[in-house]
Amino acid sequence: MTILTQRCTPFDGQKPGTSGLRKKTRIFMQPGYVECFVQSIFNAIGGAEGKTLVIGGDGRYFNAEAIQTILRMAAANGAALAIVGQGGLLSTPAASNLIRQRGADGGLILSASHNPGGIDADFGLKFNSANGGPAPETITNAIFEQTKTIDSYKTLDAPDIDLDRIGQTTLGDMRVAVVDPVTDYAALMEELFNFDALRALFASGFTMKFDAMHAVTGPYATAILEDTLGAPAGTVLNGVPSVDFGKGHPDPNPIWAKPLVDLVMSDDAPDFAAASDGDGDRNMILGRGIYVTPSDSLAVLAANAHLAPGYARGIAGVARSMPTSAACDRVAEALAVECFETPTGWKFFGNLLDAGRVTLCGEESAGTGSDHVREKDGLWAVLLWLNILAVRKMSVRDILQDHWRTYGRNYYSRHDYEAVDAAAANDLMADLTAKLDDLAGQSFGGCTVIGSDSFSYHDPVDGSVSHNQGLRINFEGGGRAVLRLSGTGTEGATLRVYLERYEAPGGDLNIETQEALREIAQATAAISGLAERTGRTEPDVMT
Ligand code: G16
Repeated sequence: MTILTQRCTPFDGQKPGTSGLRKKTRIFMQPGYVECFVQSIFNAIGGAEGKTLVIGGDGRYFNAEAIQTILRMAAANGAALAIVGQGGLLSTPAASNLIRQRGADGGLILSASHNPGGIDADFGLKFNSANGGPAPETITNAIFEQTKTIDSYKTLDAPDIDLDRIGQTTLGDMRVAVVDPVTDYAALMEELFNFDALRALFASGFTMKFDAMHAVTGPYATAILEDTLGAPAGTVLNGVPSVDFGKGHPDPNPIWAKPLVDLVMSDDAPDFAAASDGDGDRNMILGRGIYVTPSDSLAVLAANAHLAPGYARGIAGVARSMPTSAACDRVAEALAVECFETPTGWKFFGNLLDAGRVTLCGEESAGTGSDHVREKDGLWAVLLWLNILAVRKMSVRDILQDHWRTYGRNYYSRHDYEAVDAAAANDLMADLTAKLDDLAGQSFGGCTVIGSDSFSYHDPVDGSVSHNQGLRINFEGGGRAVLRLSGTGTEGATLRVYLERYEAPGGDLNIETQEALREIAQATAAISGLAERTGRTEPDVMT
């Protein structure tokens, strides 16, 4: 097989966002597009020579073709070993685990996560480092710099290899190991959780539904929940991955996983329900008649993690992204452990996890995880919830009520305005930034601003600083609004408005969420000129 050096010209806009490069699938399918980005990755990490790389994706449209391209390029760039999930499939947390367990130098994960899949939908590609986590900004910036000047890439003159058969093969001088995507991950889950207690839970008649949303978690959930823990067949819904996620939007939130939410609100509700996203790193948690916000879920998991064997010694600390509610901060305070506030993006948790400063982390965007891998992990969150339910023998609703009575409740909601005109969204943010210093003391409806700023993060481990990570407006009485533009959208701009209000224990803990946040939402709209600038009066998604 011949190594070919192909000339190429740089593509505009290959700048990794919140989580790698996400674009419309047809953009990725342009001749040379994947190649330029992948060669830029290899160049930015000092070459692929002699390296071991984990490669896999969520199975969406173009996954299979892109993996073959990447394998040929890895071989041509001198990689020693590629570890690939069977059929090209790996959930993002399973890929992170494989990188760590096999001592790989990094991995390429193909996914646009919760975004829809298909030729007219979205595709994505990101590089994870040797710690198993998304590359930090120093590397993503270096990749972007490479994409601007790339003029050639290396590939191999070789046919596709069979990724459906588990075992070892070679591509040029590179070894390729095709592995079962589930085995190592399932073994890790068994180390962390009390599988006997979970088997007993299901044997007692406990009912659950897990919506895999036609995405990559289906095989993992079926193997663990049904085949290993004895949950009845049919516990896993939509468990066969498809290239377009059954034409759905694999985002586990009350809008896109509405049938599951409707089920838990009905008379036929199971005791527990959950969903995960396209690549298996997000989760949604539901109980009979109740939706658990991701921020509350993180707080409940932090308060109860010690009930699972993997966390029996307690947690070192907890981290949350800045827009996530402060519910977990109160738990950290009670546990007397450190609590960190990072920018949006799992990559910012990596240093804290590597340094042993935190054990659990989470984000409002339906992500929770721990130091077991360096990605958020949907099924892990589900299993930790199950372990807590098995030990506490309480319903999800009662656990949540008990939590609020102990720590108070952070009413919380995120309002998304999708596919907004990008110029209008940028103007809104620029103008709001310009007036941040003057807002304090002004009242909007019943809400008085006590302070506002643009969030900068100072990484306590490596000293790096990340600016412009969201605009914060704090109101008298503990209310807060955060505005930022999504770094994962592929169409126009997505404006995210995060709303929060704290109610102390003993206060009214059962107000309908949107009602509880109405005044803050109205004040935020008035301050930002949201309706006039975006032309929208209602958000597209409320989580
Ligand atoms: C990604 C990141 C998360 C982030 C989320 C939303 O999740 O990994 O850290 O919170 O996007 O980011 P944004 O608000 O910029 O759209 P995923 O599940 O899409 O990989």
